[in-house]
Amino acid sequence: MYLRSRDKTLDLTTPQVMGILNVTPDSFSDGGHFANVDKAFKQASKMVEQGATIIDIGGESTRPGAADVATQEELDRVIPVIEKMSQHLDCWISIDTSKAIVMTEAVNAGAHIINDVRALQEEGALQAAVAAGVPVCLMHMQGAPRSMQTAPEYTDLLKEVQSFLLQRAQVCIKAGIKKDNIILDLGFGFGKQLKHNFELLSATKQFVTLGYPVLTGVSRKSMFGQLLNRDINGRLAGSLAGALIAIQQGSQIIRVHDVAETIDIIKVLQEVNSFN
Ligand code: 9MG
Repeated sequence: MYLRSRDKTLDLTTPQVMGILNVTPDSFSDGGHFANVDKAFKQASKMVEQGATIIDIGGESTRPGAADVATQEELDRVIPVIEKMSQHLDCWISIDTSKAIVMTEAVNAGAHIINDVRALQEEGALQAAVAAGVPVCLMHMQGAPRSMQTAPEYTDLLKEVQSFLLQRAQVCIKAGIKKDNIILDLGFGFGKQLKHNFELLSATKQFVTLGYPVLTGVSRKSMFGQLLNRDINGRLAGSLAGALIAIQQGSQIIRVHDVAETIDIIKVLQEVNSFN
């Protein structure tokens, strides 16, 4: 399985690491505009050196309860960083946004993937993604970031997540996005209780068999905080275990904060698999 965008091809027969680059005020906000672009660029360069093949850049927090960000503010945060990355770094750039204008501008600035936690359901998003002609990541979420963790309930979790993703994929295909350019994501932590997150993780293989690349994002998420009673700084072991489980079940792209450690577990797994 391959992803293709612009002049790039990404071989998904080996797991690919997507490094997370948040350019929200809580991540880079102390040194003024240019200093912040520079810091974000350095962070991206470090993740690429550590082995990330994709950098996912986001200017709007999607954490539970996070406030909305105005379009111009989001553009001001992400576009200068994307421009600098596309000039100086050899990696795939993914834009984490749900806004049509940000998608268009980000791809014009050099982004290769659109990562949308709202699965291209916002106004104009689907049309913007079709026009951009790059791969898209469609994520499942119950509710919206502001309220999604209030009381998420499912009658049949796996069936509901799967039918949502397949239905969104069909909408995208009908609108003109190639099947090969559609990535599915189970949406860990997005409108899910602890038990839902772990049931989904255990069922990763079922989603992989649908024939689309599967992206897994469990890095530092509250599912490990709750299970292991750890704050955000104590979730590395849980996140690596989650990544390993997803990879062993066939997930091709792993979205993480801790790139070097994730690359290590992939190397261990590849060494073991070389004997089979
Ligand atoms: C932006 N963002 C935060 N968590 C995410 C996840 O799990 N998947 C994707 N695709 N994006 C995410």
